[in-house]
Amino acid sequence: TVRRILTVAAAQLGPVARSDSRAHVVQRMLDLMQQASHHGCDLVVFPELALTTFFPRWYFEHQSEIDAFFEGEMPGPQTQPLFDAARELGIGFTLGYAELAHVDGRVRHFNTAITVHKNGHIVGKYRKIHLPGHAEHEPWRAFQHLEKRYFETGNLGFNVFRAFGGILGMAICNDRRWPETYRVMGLQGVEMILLGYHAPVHNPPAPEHDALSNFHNELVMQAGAYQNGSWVVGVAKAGTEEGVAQIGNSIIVAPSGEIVAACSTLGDELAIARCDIYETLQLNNTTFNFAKHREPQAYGLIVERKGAVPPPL
Ligand code: CDT
Repeated sequence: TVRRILTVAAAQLGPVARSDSRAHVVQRMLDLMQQASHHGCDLVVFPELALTTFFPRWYFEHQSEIDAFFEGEMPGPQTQPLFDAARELGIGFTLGYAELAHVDGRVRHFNTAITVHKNGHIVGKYRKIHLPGHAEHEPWRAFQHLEKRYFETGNLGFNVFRAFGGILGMAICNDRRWPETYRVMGLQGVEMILLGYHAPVHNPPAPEHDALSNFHNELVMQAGAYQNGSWVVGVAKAGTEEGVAQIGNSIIVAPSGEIVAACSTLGDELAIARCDIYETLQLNNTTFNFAKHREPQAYGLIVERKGAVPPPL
């Protein structure tokens, strides 16, 4: 039995006010990296859009107001200390941020996550694919969720990468509710999925689910982990931010689907687990041996029939 232990910290962040500077937030993150380093962690996972308040809750008329929440370079002057700390402490990190990219002379906006290795180099990048919410101002809502207005759909797919002795992948918030997210990476042999989120307790169009927020959060990540034999590290930006309550419930889920570490507050907090990457193989060689037991040629028939009236039995 070859054990491959990756000690990982879900680095939950409490609320970030609109008036908080990047420097202030980065200092909180550096404190968490320092603590994680004392506990022997290899990797610290921060939430979605970690560097600022969750700005899609407001409708802004001017693009310059929106762009103020975006990073034009990574690392930039404000985020360089995180990269320096990675090198000095010998600890990697995953960071979610709003990315302003210049591609072929065009300015593009993405909700992005990167993973940085212990040497301070970026080893993985992901741009959020499932953007929730709406594109137009909807004043009837208590608060907006304008991700569909402020971001473009990610264009990097769900790619996996080798780092920290395993096959890693990333996803962001609403992605976690979709089985495709885990499956697309599962089919590429993913062993650990790093997933930051930012989930208001109240969803104005579906308030009947408010009381189920934590249940759904755990349900999707536990199912995604088990059905694909992968570790999942889910990390919240939690607590009441600018008057909007957000779930915490940051968890580390084993390939068995069991929660092995969890945050218990709604503030800055680490949940740490020693993750044995070998456990993914145990499941992937037995119950979820895809090569042996999946039947994609049979699913094809069902996909072709989608939308059509099924033939009589
Ligand atoms: N940030 C993010 O993706 N949040 C969504 C809220 C959905 S309700 C508009 C989530 O899936 O948690």
